[in-house]
Amino acid sequence: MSEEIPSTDLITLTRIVAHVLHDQLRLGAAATGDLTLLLTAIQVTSKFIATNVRKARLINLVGLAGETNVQGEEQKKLDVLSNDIMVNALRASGKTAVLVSEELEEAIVIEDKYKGTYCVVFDPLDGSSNIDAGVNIGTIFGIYKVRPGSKGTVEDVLRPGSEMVAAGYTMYGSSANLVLSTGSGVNGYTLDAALGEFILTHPNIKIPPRGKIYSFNEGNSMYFNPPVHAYLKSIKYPASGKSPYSARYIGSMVADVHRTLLYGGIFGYPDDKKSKSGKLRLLYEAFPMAFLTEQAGGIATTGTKRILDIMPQSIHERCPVFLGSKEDVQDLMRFYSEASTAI
Ligand code: P6P
Repeated sequence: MSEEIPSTDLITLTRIVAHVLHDQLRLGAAATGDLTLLLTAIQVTSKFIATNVRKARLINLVGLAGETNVQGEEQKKLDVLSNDIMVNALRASGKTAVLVSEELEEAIVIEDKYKGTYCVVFDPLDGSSNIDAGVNIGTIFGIYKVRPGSKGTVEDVLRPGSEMVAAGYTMYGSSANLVLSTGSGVNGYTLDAALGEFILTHPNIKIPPRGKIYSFNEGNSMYFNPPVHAYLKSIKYPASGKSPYSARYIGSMVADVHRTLLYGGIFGYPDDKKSKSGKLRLLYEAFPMAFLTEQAGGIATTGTKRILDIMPQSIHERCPVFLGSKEDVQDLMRFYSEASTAI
């Protein structure tokens, strides 16, 4: 078998991000390069977290940190480390004004000395309950530019997700995969640890218009509302001649969404009788994943409303999430529409 010939035209995230600046300048935008430098800082945090996730077992980073976070969840050592890495790197970049982390009760308003013009909302290590089992986990982030004339307050992140300028996630597993959109499509990168660079491996990700996979935690079925029950029944017991969908549920949003973007189908974490607003966080889970899903040609909805149109009232509020292939999510939405007209 011929020896693999290394590419001589490596396209790295650093290079693509620099092109974002070049394109902005070419289009005459008042580009300062700040977003480029911010994305570079985020890239560095992903490399650092990836390294620590990979060696977590070896340096005893798994297990509980003995503290609980604002959500009342037991914090894992990697949670604490990942949050600290991101807060410090984003502050040091000098490009941020406000930070919101799943791990911190209050938003951080950056001091004037380091203050920039972007706000980053993030879950530093989503899916952390899976850390000890070695299941894929990830960092999720969304970026707003401060409103014109604002010096950076919490109000700058209490805005619909449609006002984000960029969103992405990094999934830590057998390799580190960073998926990013700055509003002109979605690119996927894989970390070459030897080079220390994220290499473009999934250019212009487009979610298939319909898939064959559904991803729900059916352990909550007894709490599901009627439209969800009706939808699931329609794909598990399809009309004659059609094959039922396959069930895939990892319990780590980054991994479930990553598979959905690449293979198609539908991911759902609905509101139900137990969780009236669902479980997932609007600002730093639902918004970034909805941004990416729409940029990849899919749909992201609460069942009745486009997620990116929601106006947040608080930084840790939750919302129902259904996202994925256009036709699959439209099927789901029809059951909500029929339920509302049936009343
Ligand atoms: P459940 C992880 O804790 C998380 O926030 C998401 O990553 C994931 O999609 C969801 O919760 C899993 O929740 O209730 O199915 O364990």
